[in-house]
Formats: sequence, structure tokens, C-alpha cells
Amino acid sequence: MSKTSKSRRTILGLALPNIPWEDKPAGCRGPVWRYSGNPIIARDALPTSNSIFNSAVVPFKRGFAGVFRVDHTTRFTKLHAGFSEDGLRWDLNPEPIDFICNIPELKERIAGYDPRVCRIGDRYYVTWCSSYYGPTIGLAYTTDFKKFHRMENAVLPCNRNGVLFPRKIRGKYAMLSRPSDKGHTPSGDIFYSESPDLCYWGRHRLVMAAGVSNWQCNKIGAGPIPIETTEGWLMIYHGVVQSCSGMVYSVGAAILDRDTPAKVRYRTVPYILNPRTPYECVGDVPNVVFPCAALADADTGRLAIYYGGADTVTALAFAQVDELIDFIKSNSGLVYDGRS
Ligand code: BMA
Repeated sequence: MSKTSKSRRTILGLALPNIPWEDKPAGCRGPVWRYSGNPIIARDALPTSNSIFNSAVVPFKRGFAGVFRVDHTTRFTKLHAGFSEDGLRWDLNPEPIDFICNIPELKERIAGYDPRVCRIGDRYYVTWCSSYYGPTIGLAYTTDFKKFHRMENAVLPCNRNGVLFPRKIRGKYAMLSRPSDKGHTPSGDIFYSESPDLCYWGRHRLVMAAGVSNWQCNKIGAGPIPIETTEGWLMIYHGVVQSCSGMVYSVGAAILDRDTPAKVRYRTVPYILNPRTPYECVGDVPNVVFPCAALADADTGRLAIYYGGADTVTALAFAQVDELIDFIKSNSGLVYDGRS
């Protein structure tokens, strides 16, 4: 445990002594480094899986639980629950989540991908890209990762990357999302919305637009549940640039104001992670790193970031919160070219 991080206690959250961890390897230049055992979940970990990626995990009981994006060999995309003692070796349910749904109009709308899981009180809320006349943000909750209760969709279509904040802000539930189109969305920006009850959402505000630097110039979307720190909300996000051979997905980080998260305080001009290993560059969709979850240990400042590689496998990366925040602050640029 680093003395500095302990005395600063930057993360305003719980201790997580069993967070998966590996020290930064010598020679690593940036503030984020990959787990040496990547990928942690192979594409064929389930009998019917084509790929398992872009998935969300949280601390649960003495270990961890999660909701995983599993594209089947039918190429239908489903959500599966999974459990782990150490956050590295995962047991995924072979059957997809069968949501309990009392809303007839949503019952048959079962498409699901890119889940996030957010604990608020004693409930774990799942947001994911669902389908209702186009992509929209599905919402459900569970207390045990066995029964999942479907709620109303959060937004009108078309929208992706719905990410809840882990507590109410100024008395309201809060969510980030990224309005999109029905296809591969050539451009898109991150917005903030509030709700009194997780059903009715409003006061939509632009947080930040695509731009600032090339890796994030076409579209951006929030990734893991924001982590509350003494500096503000640490938001890890993906950014996209269109290249000659397709879209390239990288990862950046920003710090949002604690009381008014639509205000960006700092935002990385360089990426903090980009596709460069074989499992990130080769797969069903090459050149994609797509983070959907981060574990945080308030005692040590350790972060474990879960991300999808090349739309095929699940991988893990690490960072130290103080080092990451220093990096964000000293490499920050804020150009809101979408504000007007
Ligand atoms: C986005 C989403 C992600 C995917 C990415 C790259 O639009 O569909 O699930 O990882 O494209 O294909």
C-alpha cells in the first residue's frame, strides 16, 4: 500500500482489500497498465458463446458478481450473470438473464448489450443498451444476481451507454448517456440527466462533446460507474476515431464537478488506453478497447478496470487513482465544440 495514497485517501468510497491487483510493470509509460493474464474471459467460455466482452462487475458478498455481454453463436446478444471469488476467474451462468418484467410493452424487447452495474443502497441497478424501436437504455435491479426486475426504459430511442451515478446528487438520481442513431452512430456526445425516482428523467445537460483530440473526435461514451474522489467524479470513457479501416475505440478519463457533474473540470487530451495487444486489435471488431466497469479500493487507491477487447474477450487493466488524477490534470484540455 502506498503511503501517499493512504494518507490522501482520494477515493470517497469503501475499502476493497480483495481488489484484483498487479503492480505497474517497469517501463510502463502511462497511468494504466494491463493485467499480465489477459484476457481474463475467453470468447468460448460458455458452450454457446461466440464472444464475451463489454461487461460489468461489482463487489458482491465476499467476492464479486457481474453482468456479462455474451454474443451467442446465433449472433444474438444476451446478458448473463456471473460470479467470482477473486475478480479474475469467473463462473458465468450458461443461461441468459430471464428478466422479471411486468411491463407488457417491454417484455419481448429482450436485446441486451454493454451492461453497467451500479450499487445504490441495497440494490444493484443494471443499465444496458436495450431495444425499443431503436437502441435505448434498459434498466433493471437485482439484490442477488439471480432475480432481475425490469424497470421502465430510461430514455427515448436512440441512446446508448447509460451509466448511473452511485448516489443521488442534489437529491436526484443521476445518469450519463449518449444519444445515438439506429446504426453505428458516426458522432455522439455525453449528456447528464436527473430523475426523482429512476423512472422520469429530465434536466438533460451536455457534459462533453466529441472532439478535443483525434482519438475521441468522432464520438464518446461514458464507461464504468463514475468513481467519487476528493477532486470530483472520475469518469472513464471511450472515444472513437474513424480510420481508413474502421472505427478505433480508445479510453480516456475526465473529472466532473462533484455537485454539478455536467461541468467538466479536466479531460485527457491523450488516451489512457488504446488497442495495441493482439486481443484488442484482432477479433470480431478489430481495434476496440471498451470499458464498462471499474473496481476501486479507497484504502490503497487501486483501480481495476474491466474492458472488452476487439468485441471478443474480456480484459482487465489497473491504475492508481492519484497517479491517474495527476495524469488527467496535467494532460487536460477542454474544448466544448458542441456547446452552442
Ligand atoms: C459500439 C457498441 C459496442 C462495441 C463498439 C465497437 O457501437 O456496439 O458494443 O464494442 O461499437 O464495435
